[in-house]
Amino acid sequence: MRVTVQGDKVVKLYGDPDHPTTGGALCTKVSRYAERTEHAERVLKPLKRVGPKGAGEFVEVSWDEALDDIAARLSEIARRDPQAIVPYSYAGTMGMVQGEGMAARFFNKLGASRLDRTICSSAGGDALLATYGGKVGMHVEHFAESRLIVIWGSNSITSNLHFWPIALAAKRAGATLVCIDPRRTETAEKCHVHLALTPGSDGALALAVMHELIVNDWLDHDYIARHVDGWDGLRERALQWAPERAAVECGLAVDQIRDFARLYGTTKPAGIRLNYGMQRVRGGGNAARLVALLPCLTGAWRHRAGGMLLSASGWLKDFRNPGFDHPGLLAGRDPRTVNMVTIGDDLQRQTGETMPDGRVFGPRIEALIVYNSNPVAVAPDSRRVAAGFRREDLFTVVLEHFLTDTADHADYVLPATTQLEHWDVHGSYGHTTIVINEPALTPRGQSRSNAAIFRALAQRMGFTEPCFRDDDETLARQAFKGPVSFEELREVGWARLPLPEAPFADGGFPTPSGKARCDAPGIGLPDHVPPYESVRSAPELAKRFPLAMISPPARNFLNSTFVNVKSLRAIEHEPILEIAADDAAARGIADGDIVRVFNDRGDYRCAARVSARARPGVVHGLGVWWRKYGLDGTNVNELTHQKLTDLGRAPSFYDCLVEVERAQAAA
Ligand SMILES: Nc1nc2c(c(=O)[nH]1)N[C@H]1C(S)=C(S)[C@@H](COP(=O)(O)OP(=O)(O)OC[C@H]3O[C@@H](n4cnc5c(=O)[nH]c(N)nc54)[C@H](O)[C@@H]3O)O[C@H]1N2
Ligand SMILES: Nc1nc2c(c(=O)[nH]1)N[C@H]1C(S)=C(S)[C@@H](COP(=O)(O)OP(=O)(O)OC[C@H]3O[C@@H](n4cnc5c(=O)[nH]c(N)nc54)[C@H](O)[C@@H]3O)O[C@H]1N2
Ligand SMILES: [Mo]
Repeated sequence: MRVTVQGDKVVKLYGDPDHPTTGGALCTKVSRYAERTEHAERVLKPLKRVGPKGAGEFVEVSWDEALDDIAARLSEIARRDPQAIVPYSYAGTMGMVQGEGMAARFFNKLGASRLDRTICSSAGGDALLATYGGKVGMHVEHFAESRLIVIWGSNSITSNLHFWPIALAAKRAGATLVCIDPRRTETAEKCHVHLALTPGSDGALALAVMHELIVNDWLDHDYIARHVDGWDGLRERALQWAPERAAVECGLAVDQIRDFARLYGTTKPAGIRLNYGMQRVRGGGNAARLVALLPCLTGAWRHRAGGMLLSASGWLKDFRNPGFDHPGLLAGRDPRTVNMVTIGDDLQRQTGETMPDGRVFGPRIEALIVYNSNPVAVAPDSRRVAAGFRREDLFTVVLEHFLTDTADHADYVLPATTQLEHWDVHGSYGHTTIVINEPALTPRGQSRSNAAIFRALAQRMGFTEPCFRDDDETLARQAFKGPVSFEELREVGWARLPLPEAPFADGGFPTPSGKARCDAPGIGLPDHVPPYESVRSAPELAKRFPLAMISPPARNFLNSTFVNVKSLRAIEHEPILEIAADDAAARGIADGDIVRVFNDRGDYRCAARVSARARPGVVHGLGVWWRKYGLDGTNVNELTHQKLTDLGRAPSFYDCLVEVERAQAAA
């Protein structure tokens, strides 16, 4: 992102035309980043709660007063047990400097609980570790040369806009595009083939593709023999998955599966753009493992335009500074880990409680420090999450730009800078360059960067180690070690990681043996793992809640970020539920009606959109609205649950049964 500034005001904000992935374009929402930064409702001074918890009533206080009081409260809790203090952070910024860096040093020194940062990608991430030994994949730009592109569990035009021009270039050159997604997205519409399978059935589909690869002998036997471990066992399993069996599981026609398998087995080079939409179900990890094995079976990796890309973030490993977070500050302590997905339940747990998995919880959570995240809106089972945040005996500090649903529940809100105002260094999971973020504007109001806030808190807490004095520019210098110097990075803005063109053309996966693994240590062979909640896997529950609900992102929001930017909210208009015509008619629902979407966890009211985007039996509650902008102060996460995926301890947002009925208009 490039900005032109005059007199400390942005006059132009645009994509870097030279950057290989951005290519001069920003997505709709980020192109409004200046509007967001200069937003009239931005928090510009520290705020202290005066009203009841969750009411969002605050008074302005000085930084000194806020920091002194926060340090006193945290010190008092830490004297009893620092693990009662929990950091909560995720995707607000994924920069190395304003992400963890100074924050991690602070929490390491304190001995606070660790956070398992699982809310997005860890099921798929662990699947890649199991299969390839790392989060590694194709270079995104090489998809332009693929003859077949399979967009699997991803809405590129919405969530991965910079992939789309690459896919279009391939399409223009004659490639076939396939989209595998329960929803008829804007991306699915523009592909040649759309497989609208039921949520959580991807593992069955991948096994049936393997079945066809075997029986038609579309396998690359030489590649398998040299570069794949454990195929014999998986081969046996895949032979039990004829397309007829998978068709029932996936809600697809047998021929759709057979035709897709033929296309995949016979078109070279074939690239799979897997994404995170398909791993947000109980069996998401196993399904991602199965998909990741497909290019190993056909030898697609031999060509640079063949293989798969889910995440390329593992390539960064060699360029991150491993000492950046100063793990030595833990001084031998091994604090407990809290999973960010189960914060709803965990806020209610008592000291020493035995958890469902048999582990002992440790101390009750007494303080939460939230930065780069809006858990009251984005975490599953949000009625429970909000109830936890309303606990009178919980001390909550939120570093934010705005009074989000989470900030409304804070004891202190601390004003943070935006990307236009601070230093950072960014990796990526979709491309293979690193990027520098230089401040373009002076910090608005009294806002401070996350790193500056943790630095100031460290000083109040009496942390005297020199690493707590590193300023933001120094942190940006320390965060990475190559491929270029800090000065070179500043000059160009970004740098390509030096990686092989076709990384696994001759094997060399980052596993100990260098082979891709069907059979992974400790977890065995992948299999189709049915959803927790689906008509087939939970027929009793489905009698009361017969519709599967997925909640992928609305195009003009970034998770819950940008929901308060008026020009973007105006495009999205209001929270909606897409429903197929037959499902709507059976319930007497017309387009535009206010509906009640419900299950045993909660109620969510929004407008129905009767839409051909929805297949029968599946509804789409597009996310992630701020609760306070929704009817009755709820959003779609009122309905999702805290159960974890098979791998990666991740949320299963898209594994959720609901019922829908017409409701009265909002009061
Ligand atoms: N505009 C916009 N862009 C974003 C985001 C945003 O909120 N808004 N979020 C960013 C973030 S944090 C992330 S992690 C990425 C996520 O981006 P992606 O990984 O591409 O994932 P999603 O867009 O969440 O979901 C992709 C698609 O998966 C489909 N899907 C749901 N369940 C299943 C299933 O069981 N199987 C299959 N095959 N498909 C399924 C959904 O219908 C959706 O169209 O996007 C990033 N980009
Ligand atoms: N139902 C449902 N729920 C979902 C998803 C879904 O698809 N469906 N998607 C999930 C996914 S993929 C993800 S990644 C999570 C994301 O959940 P979060 O990580 O909570 O991401 P956001 O909702 O974007 O909220 C980020 C917050 O950080 C703030 N922020 C941005 N930059 C900074 C900064 O520099 N400093 C500070 N202090 N704050 C900053 C923003 O103002 C914003 O309020 O949500 C998950 N929740
Ligand atoms: Mo995410």
